[in-house]
Amino acid sequence: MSEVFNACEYLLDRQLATGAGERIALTGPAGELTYTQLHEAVLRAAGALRGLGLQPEQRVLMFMADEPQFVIVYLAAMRIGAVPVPVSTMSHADGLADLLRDSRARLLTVSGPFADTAAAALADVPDLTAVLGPKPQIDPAAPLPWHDLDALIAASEPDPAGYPTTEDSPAFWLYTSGTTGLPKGAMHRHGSIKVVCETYGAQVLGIRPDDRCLSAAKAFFAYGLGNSVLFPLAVGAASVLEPAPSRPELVAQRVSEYGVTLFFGGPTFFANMLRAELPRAAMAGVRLAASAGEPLPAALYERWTARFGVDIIDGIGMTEMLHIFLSNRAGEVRPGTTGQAVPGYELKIVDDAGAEVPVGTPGTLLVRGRSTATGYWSRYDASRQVFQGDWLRTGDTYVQDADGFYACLGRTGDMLKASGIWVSPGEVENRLLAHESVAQAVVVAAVDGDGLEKPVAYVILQPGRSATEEELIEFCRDGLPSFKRPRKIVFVGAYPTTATGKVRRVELRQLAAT
Ligand code: 3SK
Repeated sequence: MSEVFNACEYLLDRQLATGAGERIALTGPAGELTYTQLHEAVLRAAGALRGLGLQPEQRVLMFMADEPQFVIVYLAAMRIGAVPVPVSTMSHADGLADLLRDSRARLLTVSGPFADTAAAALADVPDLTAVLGPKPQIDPAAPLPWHDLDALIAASEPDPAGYPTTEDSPAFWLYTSGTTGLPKGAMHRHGSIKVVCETYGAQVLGIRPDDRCLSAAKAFFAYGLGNSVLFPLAVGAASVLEPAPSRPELVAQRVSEYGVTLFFGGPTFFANMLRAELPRAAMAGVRLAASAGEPLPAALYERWTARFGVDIIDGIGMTEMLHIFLSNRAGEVRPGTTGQAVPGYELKIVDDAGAEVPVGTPGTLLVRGRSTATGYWSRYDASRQVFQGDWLRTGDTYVQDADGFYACLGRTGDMLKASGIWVSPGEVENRLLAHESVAQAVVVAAVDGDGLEKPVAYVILQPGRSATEEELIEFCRDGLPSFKRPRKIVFVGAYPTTATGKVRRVELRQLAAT
């Protein structure tokens, strides 16, 4: 019989046992809770969820903003052996209904701004028994009981009885979207939470009890969940939760208001911070920034660190791995690379036949480590393609240099062939970013009149700057082998993005083909 291990107890009860109960666990505009207060709220919420009939292994879908209630529901559900499923708050009613049906969630928890979308999503979700959150303005599409979450938690007796989960018990799911088809629910174990806290959290971030964390990536996303919930709670640090959408000015305000020391973003957010022309002091007090989601171009790293005087460690994670498994280290950053394997993870780069390639040769990156999801819920074929024995196929093309640093050349499907030679979009994007007028650049393949693939660049200019298409193409011709230069530049104001803020390259490719 395996030993009892519960991720909620791992994250919370240890803080009380070590006398950290009076420390701030959660803070921000939606309220502040000490570890003792958070613990009590979680026990009450556990009682409330049980009282509504939620059983171990049943799902509770969370359509919630970054606020204390998010953390309370997430921890309380795991405590009683149920499975919280945070989902993107950018989902529309149809998408939310798909997730409710796919997960067969019994309960849905909702934050205020999303109540109307939730209400519109309730038709034809037969497994759902109740909704918890503020009442919607519109009539719900089904007559389900709708409970006020805060009132329910306050009225419940604390329920201290945890469910005897083990490290391998199902803990929570996170949906991951591909370019086609329904999102897939990656199923994570209780033990995976401990793994990511003890590897990336402790050994790469070096998170400490006196840290205050703020993540531009929201907690429904695996990256944000680690940054805003798992890593801070595991060491008794404080998490600054911002319910509103992340905007550079707002983030800068929160950084100074709440004394943030660890800041988490992604390349697009870092670029937006530069474009917002925030003062250098905007990041005062931040000891380290982390980036993930997409590779951080070297030119953007240089500009951001020069402007704000804070280092950024770029890393890559996957929803299926729960968090970051390859990352730069503070003080040893190699710009333009994703660094080296996080302790606890092994990496290999393979060719199309699955054979490991030598250093310097590009191929598909595979990873293995103890935080890998157990598979996708109800998706046998998709699981078999991605979870290959104890290796996970990332779908990213990477190359390792002689010093052991890994550089991302793009999603395996994003690489393009120009003049018969593989071109990494990242290399062309990096060159464009070196031009003083370019704020952001995304390069995709477009088929020319002869049916051949050629690079096309979608460029966002720096505010108040100008550049012509010819000038930028010439600039690339000067700094790159000529066949890699974009043949066309399209100036845009913004990019289409996924729910997690990644650029939808597939859409730009379709646009370039028209
Ligand atoms: O996209 C990433 O790099 C990432 C990082 C941490 C956790 C999850 C993801 C997808």
